[in-house]
Amino acid sequence: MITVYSPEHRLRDARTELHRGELVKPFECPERAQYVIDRVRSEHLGQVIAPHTFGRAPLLRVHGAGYVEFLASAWVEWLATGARCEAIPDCWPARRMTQRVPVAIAGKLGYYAMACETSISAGTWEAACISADVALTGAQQLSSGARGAFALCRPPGHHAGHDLYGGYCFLNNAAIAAQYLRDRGAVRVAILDVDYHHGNGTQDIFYDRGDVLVASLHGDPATTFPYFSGYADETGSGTGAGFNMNLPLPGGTGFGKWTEALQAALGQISSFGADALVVSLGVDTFVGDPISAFTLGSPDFGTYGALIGQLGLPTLFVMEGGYAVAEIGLNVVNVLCGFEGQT
Ligand code: OKP
Ligand code: ZN
Repeated sequence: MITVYSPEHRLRDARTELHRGELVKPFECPERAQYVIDRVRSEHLGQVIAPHTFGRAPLLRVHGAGYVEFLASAWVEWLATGARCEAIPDCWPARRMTQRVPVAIAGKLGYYAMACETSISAGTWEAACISADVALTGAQQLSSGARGAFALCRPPGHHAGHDLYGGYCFLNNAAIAAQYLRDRGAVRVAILDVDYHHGNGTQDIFYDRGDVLVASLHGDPATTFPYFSGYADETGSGTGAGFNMNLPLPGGTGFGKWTEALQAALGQISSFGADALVVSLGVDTFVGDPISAFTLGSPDFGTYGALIGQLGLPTLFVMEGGYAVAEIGLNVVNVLCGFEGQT
């Protein structure tokens, strides 16, 4: 399987994450992608290629123009206020307040943020664009007939909504890739999100659409980030009714119960009649993950990779979360090898 990778993911190297009331070194760090690419190479998964540049048009197919302009200029506008640290919002358009985009950058941060652990730093926008290019280059591989491809995206994307950033995400790489596949002729595309956290951004982008099925397995939002999205009764609206599937699971969930939920999602994807599959591949379901609460072991990742492979669909894997840095490469490459074992 081809891996798409750019060392320029390192442009995203924030110094701060708000965690339990403290500003700490971010869990979503450059070492993550380094461990994954090292393992891809040591296991000889296949060729590693650089991304092509796609520009803004494919971003604007799923994100708002005002939002994209905000991301592109946020760091410069933030510095112009005299700020000396990274950009963090401190005021939100909460219930019964005005939903209007402010002029000042401090207000715009609150308007566009869905969470505030994710600081905007120098290079963040550039890295986010390259990450989207990585996903798009992977999608291009499927369009030219590949059975599988791996987009080693960083920063991740599944929490980024139509006009929302947060949860370490800025541009929704999986959604951008799925839309690209639609625009290149796939009639129906399924997105399977196996990250520990609910992919609220992906759900948001496709919630009222019947051409992209979104299925997600994740920690119960009653107890788990992002808290305000991911319940089982969120099933889609309008022409999208019935095309969003959430499978929230309690803390402590192990591979047995997790696999039952995966089989339910795979069954739905199968009957949907997808032409292509995009997998939001987060490996923070691993037992050793520092911010998550499922208990999958490293061999389990290979097992479920094989189950995904049994769908027989052209499949793009898009890197999302996973914060047990020393094991992230092992767990990711286990999924990809499991998938390939079934071809
Ligand atoms: C991103 B992905 C800890 C706050 C945790 C953010 C979690 C983002 C996970 N300081 N909130 O889905 O792996
Ligand atoms: Zn996650």
